[in-house]
Amino acid sequence: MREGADCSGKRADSLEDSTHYTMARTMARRGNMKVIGSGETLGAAIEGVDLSRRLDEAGVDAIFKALGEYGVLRFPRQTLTARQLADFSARFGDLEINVASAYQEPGIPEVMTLSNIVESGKPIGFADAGQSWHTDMSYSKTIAFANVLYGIRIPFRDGRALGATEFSNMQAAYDDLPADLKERLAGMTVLHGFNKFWEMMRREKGSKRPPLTEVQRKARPPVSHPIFLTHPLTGRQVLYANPGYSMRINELPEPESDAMLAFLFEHQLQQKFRYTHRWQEGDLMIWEDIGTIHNAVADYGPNEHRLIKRCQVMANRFFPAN
Ligand SMILES: O=C(O)CCC(=O)C(=O)O
Ligand SMILES: [Fe+2]
Repeated sequence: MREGADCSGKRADSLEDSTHYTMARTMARRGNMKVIGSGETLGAAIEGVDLSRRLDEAGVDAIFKALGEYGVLRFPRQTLTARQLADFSARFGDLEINVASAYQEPGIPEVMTLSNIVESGKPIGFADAGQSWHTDMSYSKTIAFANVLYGIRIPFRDGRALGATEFSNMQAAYDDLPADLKERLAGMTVLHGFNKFWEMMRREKGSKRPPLTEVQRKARPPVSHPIFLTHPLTGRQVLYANPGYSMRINELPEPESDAMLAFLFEHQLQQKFRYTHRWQEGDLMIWEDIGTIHNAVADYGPNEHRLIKRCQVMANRFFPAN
């Protein structure tokens, strides 16, 4: 392994890897932290840091830097309270408090529970969150910067972890677009809507979530963002569209917009941009939401229990609400 990352998300030039947007396998020391790149298009593990303790500024900087380089970070073998999870997450930006949502940690509403566990007939968490490709909060004026998820119980079957989180690299997806398309779409905007994902889950995935009420829908009207964003950590261009929430390219007539979005959704999910995180109990995951999209894999049953605590870091320090 080499010191330092190279060509994050760029096409590897070696013959054997010419169709994949992979990085070299890397290992770098940043203070006490050892950053071990996955050798795939996204992903690194960070060893040597106890996240239950307050990080110094250099530690926070090192994590921002690694997020820019690898997009998706795993800190194995952590033991955190909900308070410690919120305190760590808050080092990266303002935390979202999801006013409408249930399953918040008592006294710490920034921490939400994702789980299929039912206790005394009551679900303890949001059971089917994120089970289709999306990026968080693209439907919001203030978009998301990062997600912080702490894996407490992970389902296993025959020794294999279930309930993976999959990612796709939107810096690489932008780079790989044909030049004329980049030019044509530059300056256009995409309309994103919360209800699109919600209704798809009810219609296509058998979700038991009730339809949003009129009041809930009015509280989250669709919003527009540029189709390409400049990534705040890397300065590179990003394809900022996702199958979960993106509804319309505002500057195109509807049939053309539908066809273009269908093309972009297929383009952005190509295997060469993909990375899968297979959970271990005690993993703290942080991923940045601007240059990646993600999908929670629903391959476990109701008696195969998954329990995750989660914080959402907003991107208002980089992109004020537009
Ligand atoms: O549970 C997961 O693996 C991810 C869920 C998700 O989409 C999220 O937390 O934003
Ligand atoms: Fe999500």
